[in-house]
Amino acid sequence: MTDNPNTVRFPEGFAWGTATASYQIEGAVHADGRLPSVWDTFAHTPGKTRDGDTGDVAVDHYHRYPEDLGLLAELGVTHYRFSLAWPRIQPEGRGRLNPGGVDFYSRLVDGLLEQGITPWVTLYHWDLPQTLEDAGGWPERETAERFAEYAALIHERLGDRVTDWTTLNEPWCAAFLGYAGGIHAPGRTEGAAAVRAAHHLLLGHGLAVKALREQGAGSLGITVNLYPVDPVTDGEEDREAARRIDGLMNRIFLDPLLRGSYPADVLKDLAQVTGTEHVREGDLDTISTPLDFLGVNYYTRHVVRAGGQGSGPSPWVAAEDVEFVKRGLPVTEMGWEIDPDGLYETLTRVWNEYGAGVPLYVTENGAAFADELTADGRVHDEERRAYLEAHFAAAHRALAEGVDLRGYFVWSLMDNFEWAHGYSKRFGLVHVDYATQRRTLKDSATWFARVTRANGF
Ligand code: IFM
Repeated sequence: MTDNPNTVRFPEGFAWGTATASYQIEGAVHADGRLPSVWDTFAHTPGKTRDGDTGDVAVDHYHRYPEDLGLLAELGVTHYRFSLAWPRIQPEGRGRLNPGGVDFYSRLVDGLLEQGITPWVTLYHWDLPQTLEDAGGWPERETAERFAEYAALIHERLGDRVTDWTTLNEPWCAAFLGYAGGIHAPGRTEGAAAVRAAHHLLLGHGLAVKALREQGAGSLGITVNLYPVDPVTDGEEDREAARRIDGLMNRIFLDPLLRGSYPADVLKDLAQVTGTEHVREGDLDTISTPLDFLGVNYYTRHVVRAGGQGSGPSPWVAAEDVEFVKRGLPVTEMGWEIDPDGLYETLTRVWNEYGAGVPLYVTENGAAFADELTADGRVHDEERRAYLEAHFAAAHRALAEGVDLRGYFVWSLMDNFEWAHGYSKRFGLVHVDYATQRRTLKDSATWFARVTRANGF
């Protein structure tokens, strides 16, 4: 893989891509029959997002996608990861599909294929149709069933051209930020509901995988966001805090998906808020239906200590007292410590502890920085370039140690709506002037375009 010690080369056929999500980029929230998602409702609720920002317009990708396809071509990517807006395709989350929504994604897929770019579809990146939330949302089992139905219907329409399908993006965020922390849509703060939501998200994933397999789908997987979790000291209490957070963040998803069971210690921790009545016989077999790949999103590491105060709603159900500690490393605009070794550790951990031959993809990694468009008309984002280089090198180290890593998607193609942070955090390789919607390749994009073409750096 590496012929010269100063160069890093990835295996032939390695997938290089960028990633986006529907509500973060599309805008056009009323176009062609789309109905509100939980994110429309949440963002329009005063006080929920920074400066009251919403995805109403976002970066207007719905109308500007031909220009955005041009950006992808400039970047030289082999793959493009994007999500389908369920409320565009099936506006009320049930019943027949909406032709306007299906047509949009059909045109997008055709445009990608014309350019030789492989479409990598995520079926759910958090924009639940509001009608399904009104009926109880992910804490209700029926939502999992509706999700599988939607997945099968849209696969019937796009499956002739799309082979790579990811069911969910980051179920941890959908369940725990959305139903316990209240920081994400739908903004509920009910620990027990969050635990049920996590199970029904996993169940929806498993039911969708089964349904798509029956239709002869190509390659099927899921994306989880994983973090190494370290105790701040070697003391027993801090190690116990790290065990609890690792359980709630990583193992609560990895174990059911790849081992067909929930970790016993996590169930014991959660017993103080909920039992397991919502887990029916057969669910774990469905959830652990074999995958073709596992998508890993990586941003930083968690370092924790026991004995915090734990005030207000928290996504850390039954671990509200655990305190998150900063080590003084450089941080991104999100306040996340930059820790490329954590990516290496995450990939090798999943491979060694759960591997069982399931190929891995980094489906998201990237950073927000305070980018500025300078007088020369460029964005000199050396910090982002260095961040990416260090993380690509960490992924390459994992590869060199035998991890079957097949591809890497940078978050994100372009600046966009960063959820509760609104437009204040810029993650893009491409800068977007939100007033004019003008797109400008940042310096990191120019560098990334060389990486994709050389398959290394
Ligand atoms: O913007 C998000 C994305 O939607 C999911 N993963 C993390 C990104 C950065 O916060």
